[in-house]
Amino acid sequence: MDLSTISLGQYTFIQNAFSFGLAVMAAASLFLWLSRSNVAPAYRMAITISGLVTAIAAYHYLQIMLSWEAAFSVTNNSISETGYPFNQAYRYVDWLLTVPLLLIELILVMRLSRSETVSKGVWLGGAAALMIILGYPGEVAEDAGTRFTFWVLSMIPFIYIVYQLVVGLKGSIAKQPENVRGLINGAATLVVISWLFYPIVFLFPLIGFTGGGAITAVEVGYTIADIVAKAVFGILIFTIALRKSEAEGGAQA
Ligand SMILES: *C/C=C(C)/C=C/C=C(C)/C=C/C1=C(C)CCCC1(C)C
Repeated sequence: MDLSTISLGQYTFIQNAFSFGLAVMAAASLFLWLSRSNVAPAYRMAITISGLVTAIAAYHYLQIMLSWEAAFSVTNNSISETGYPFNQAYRYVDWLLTVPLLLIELILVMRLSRSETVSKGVWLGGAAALMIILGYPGEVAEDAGTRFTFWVLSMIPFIYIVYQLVVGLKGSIAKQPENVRGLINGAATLVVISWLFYPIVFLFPLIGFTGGGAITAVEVGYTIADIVAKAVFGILIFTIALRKSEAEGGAQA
């Protein structure tokens, strides 16, 4: 990533996007944790984990924002690099922790049998962790060949996850109560669509995007995708849990 091509306007815009991401993630955590007792005990673990995901993201957005600030200095309306590297590892550590948890949220809110919950959690969570681990060497590589190789490797678990969400969960979704079937389908679709964004953004430097505009597109793009995949998704999980609790006899059931 060549930070020397960033303009003052782009620097400020990206800084604001990180700050917005931090605010949304922190607010979502508070909301989810404070509203947890409104759902039946069987669904509280799903809500706890939803809030944990946004809390982990809030912490990392704070670190990303501080790292971004430290990489530049602004004097008399002109921007220069300080020499401190902008640390990309924060995003990947965040994803490594949160991506498996997001899939576990979805599995928990479906309230499948114990053995199905464990096997789906292990397979989907494991594939998600593998996908992030395989992506990182490509993200920090200097040459296009290495970047592309790790993109291909990381796409294997990614495609497995998409297949499981679109095809593998069909049977379990069909067994869900009617009042939430549409919402659970919506949550699975939201995961597929918001997650598709990441491997596409990852390819930007390989398909001709360069300079400050590309860095802005990648950083702001990842931030918007994170907000949808974590905070919006978390609220959707909460709504599903609430509807199921009501149908099953209220928060005490
Ligand atoms: C909250 C963060 C989320 C939901 C992050 C999701 C990230 C991905 C789906 C990343 C996928 C990647 C590939 C499929 C190939 C290239 C490398 C990655 C890691 C960007």
